[in-house]
Amino acid sequence: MKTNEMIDLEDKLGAHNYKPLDVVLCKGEGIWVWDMDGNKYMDCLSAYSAVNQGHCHPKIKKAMMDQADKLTLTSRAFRNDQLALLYDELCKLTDSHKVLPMNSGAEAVETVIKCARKWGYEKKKVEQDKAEIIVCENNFHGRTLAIIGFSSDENARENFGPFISGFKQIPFGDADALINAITPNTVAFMVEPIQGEAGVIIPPQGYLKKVRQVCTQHNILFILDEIQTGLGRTGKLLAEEHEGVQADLTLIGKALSGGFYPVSAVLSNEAVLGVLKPGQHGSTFGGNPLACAVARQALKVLVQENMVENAKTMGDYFIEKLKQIDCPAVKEIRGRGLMIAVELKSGTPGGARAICEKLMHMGLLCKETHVNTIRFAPPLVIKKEEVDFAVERIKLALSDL
Ligand code: IF1
Repeated sequence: MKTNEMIDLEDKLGAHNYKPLDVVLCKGEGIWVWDMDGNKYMDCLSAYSAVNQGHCHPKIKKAMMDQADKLTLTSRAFRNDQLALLYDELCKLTDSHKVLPMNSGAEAVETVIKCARKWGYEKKKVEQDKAEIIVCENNFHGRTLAIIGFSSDENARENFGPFISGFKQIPFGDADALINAITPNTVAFMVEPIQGEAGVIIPPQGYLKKVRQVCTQHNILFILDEIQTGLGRTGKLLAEEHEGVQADLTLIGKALSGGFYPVSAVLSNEAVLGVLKPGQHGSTFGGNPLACAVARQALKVLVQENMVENAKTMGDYFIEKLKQIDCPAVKEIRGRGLMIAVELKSGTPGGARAICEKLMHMGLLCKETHVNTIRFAPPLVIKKEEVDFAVERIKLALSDL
C-alpha cells in the first residue's frame, strides 16, 4: 500500500482525535525513524518522552523477546519472578520505599488520586467525601474523566462533563497561591516539575523546595508527576533533583519501558501506599512479568549508557545553539536538559504547526503545543553532531519568518 493510500485509510476508518503530520513511519533506530518511502527523519519528540533510550533499543528488545519466550502475564492473583526485582531496582534508583505498578500514565495518576484521598480520610481524618486535591492551571496529567475534570484546557474538557469534584486549581509557580488554597480538607498538591504540554514551563528557582516545605508544614501529600520529566529527560534522573526535593508520591511512566510497552508506577512509601488493602485497587496488566522485564532493562540502559548525563550536556548545547539563532519571530527559547521549547510571537504566520511541517520536509520530526510553541525532545542518546543537524534545520525553517 502506498503512503497516501495508508493515510486515506487511516483517516477513513480511524477517529480523528489526533491531527498527525502526514508522515507514515515504519522503522526506528536510535534517534532516527524512516517512513514508508524510505525517507529518514530525526525524531525530536521521542513519543512525548517515552523513547528516551532511542527507538528499538537492542538490549530492551532482547529483554522483551527473552521474557516473551517465558511468561508474559499471570495477573496479580499469583506472583512472578520479575516484579520484586523491578521494585528493588526502582527503589534503589529513586530512593523510594514502596512501589505500585500500573500501565498508562493516566492510570498512575488515577491511582495516586485514590491513595491521596484514602490517606486523607484514614490518616489525616478529613471529613468523609470532602477531600480536596490542589493542582495547577495549564496542567496535563492524562485524559480520563477525573483528570480532565481538573484540566484548564477547554479543548480537553468540552462536552465531557459532568466531572468529579474535589479539585482546586492554582497558578503554576506560585507557592503563596498554594498556601492560600489550603483548607482543613486538603489532602494533596499534585504538580509537574516542569509543565510539558503547557509548553515546557519552568517554575521559578526554589518553587519545588518551597511547595515541599508548605506541604510538610500543612500535612499535605506532595505529588510530583514525572511521567514526562522523569527518567533523564531534564538532565537528572528525576526533575525533582534540580531542587533536591523528594515528593511523597512520584509518578513515572513513558520511558519506564523505553517505548516497548505501557508501564507506569507510583513511587512512594508505606505511610501512604499502606492505606491500600487487598482488593482495593489493581489492574489486569499492572506489574506483569513482561512489563517488569522490559522496565528493568529500560532503567539499566538509561544508567549504564549515561543517558541522563548526556541529556544534560546535549541539552545545554542544544539550547545554547538555538539561542544563537537570530529570528525576530522567536519570543523565547527555554528548556532543561533535552526538554526544550521554542515559543514564537503570537500572530506568526502559520504558527508553530507551519514550522513543524517545514521541518518534516527537512528530515526533522517535532510537535507544536498550543499555537505558538514547538517542543524539541529528541532521545537522550543524541550526539553533538546530531544536535548540529537539528539546529541547522531549525535555523533554516525559521529564517523566512
Ligand atoms: C496524548 C500531551 C504530552 C503526561 C504527564 C500524565 C500523562 C502524560 C505529565 C498521561 C501524557 C502524553 C499523552 C498524549 C500526548 C502526550 C502529551 F500532549 F498530551 F500532553 F506528553 F505532553 N502526565 N502525555 O505528559 O500518560 O496516560 O498518556 O500514558 O494524550 O495525546 P498516558
